[in-house]
Amino acid sequence: MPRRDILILLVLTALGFGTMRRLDQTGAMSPARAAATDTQRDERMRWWREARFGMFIHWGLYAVPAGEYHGLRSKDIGEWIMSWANIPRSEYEPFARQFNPVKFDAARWVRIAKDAGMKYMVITSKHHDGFSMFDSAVSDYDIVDSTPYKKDPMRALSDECKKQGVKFCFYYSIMDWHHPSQYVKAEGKHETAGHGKTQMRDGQKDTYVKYMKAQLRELVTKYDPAVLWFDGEWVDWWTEADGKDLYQYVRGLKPSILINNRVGKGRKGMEGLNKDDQEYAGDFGTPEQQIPPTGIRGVDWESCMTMNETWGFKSYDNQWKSVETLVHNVIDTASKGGNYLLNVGPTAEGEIPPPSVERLAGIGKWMKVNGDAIYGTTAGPFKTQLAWGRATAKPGKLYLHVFNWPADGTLTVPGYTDHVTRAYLMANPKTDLTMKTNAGGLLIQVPSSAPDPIATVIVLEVAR
Ligand code: FHN
Repeated sequence: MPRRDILILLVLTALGFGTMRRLDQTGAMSPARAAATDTQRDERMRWWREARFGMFIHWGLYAVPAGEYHGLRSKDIGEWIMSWANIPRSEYEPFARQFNPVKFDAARWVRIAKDAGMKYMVITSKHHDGFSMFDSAVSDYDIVDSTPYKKDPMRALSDECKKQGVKFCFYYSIMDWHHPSQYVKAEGKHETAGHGKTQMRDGQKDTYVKYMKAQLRELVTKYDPAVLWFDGEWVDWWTEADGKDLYQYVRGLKPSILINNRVGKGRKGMEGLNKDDQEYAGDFGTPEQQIPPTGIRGVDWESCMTMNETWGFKSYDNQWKSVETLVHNVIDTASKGGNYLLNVGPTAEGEIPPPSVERLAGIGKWMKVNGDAIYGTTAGPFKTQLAWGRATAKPGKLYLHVFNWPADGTLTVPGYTDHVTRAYLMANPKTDLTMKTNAGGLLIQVPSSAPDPIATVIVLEVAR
């Protein structure tokens, strides 16, 4: 093999190109290198797999109109107002002059996330509207140059996350309704408004990719994010080869960074997991507004979800999910071996809406008692859905999350035959619960009423 190929191979492996086929003479991956690369990958993914629960933040100029434009409202998501209200760039840009988040308090935001039990936060550095919520040297359409605020909230958040031990991460949109390289060609739509898909002007793609890379270098080198969460990759002018190239570029900037599968063309729509016709770039799958029906062995995935029906702030969207639903989603996701990324949409004044803060506090109350039954766990061993709840596992421990408490005081764990040495309530580890087995499985005597109406965790210590 000529020297240059060996060099490329070493670079690719050193950069641990997720899911990419790695070369040797026969084109197959040598077992040694596969193992080395998988170990690197496991090392990279470790904190993320243990974290299980994070905060998504959609914050940008779209918080100014807050879902209303010239009296026009919509059921559609707030951050897409430039599209559903057909707002041309020249009419959208002035929102920057009204964006002045004087109530923004980075310490408070990170505290709210941390107290909810969230281990990382992913914030929109640039959404589809193309506005940079960070201080970018390659664009004046950013928070420092175009708003009366003139400060960089991403700096403050990155520093505060470090201080409070929460992983700081960025969302970045590939589709860009503001960049001159792109335009809209659609019936009844202004050429510079937002839209589901943009077109790329002839000969402009390289310019735009260079622009993105310049911004990504700023984001990675100035703010040290742990994850790059790409989006907007569905445009026709973006290819899997582009995705692999961008994946390589970002990993070259920070070898330990994690990159979602929306860097390339792998995901199957909102289901979010990769198609299996080839190897696609990306370290984890991204189901959206849904939790997969069953766990997916050996696949890293993260479900992202809104707390109401919009990602970006809308003043009139009060379709808030209950604390019970949200806690059940955290448990359901972990019980299937995935992460849960729960969204907030702050206002243009810089505040997380009170209904979100209340619900996060409610989740935090549950996580404070039961967090160990979520963090660092893997999917439960049950092939079929448990009627009364979910299960998560750790070596030597099984956590039963009971949503529907048995009226007769006996909880049946169907078909469970592992040797259980102890059973007790997570909230009362000193008191053993009596148990016995029969053909139906394991039967546990539990208190007459559920200690926690949202979800009560019973811990089984299992002989190994
Ligand atoms: O269009 C975006 C949407 O605004 C939001 O950012 C979600 C979050 O995952 N992603 C896209 C829709 O798939």
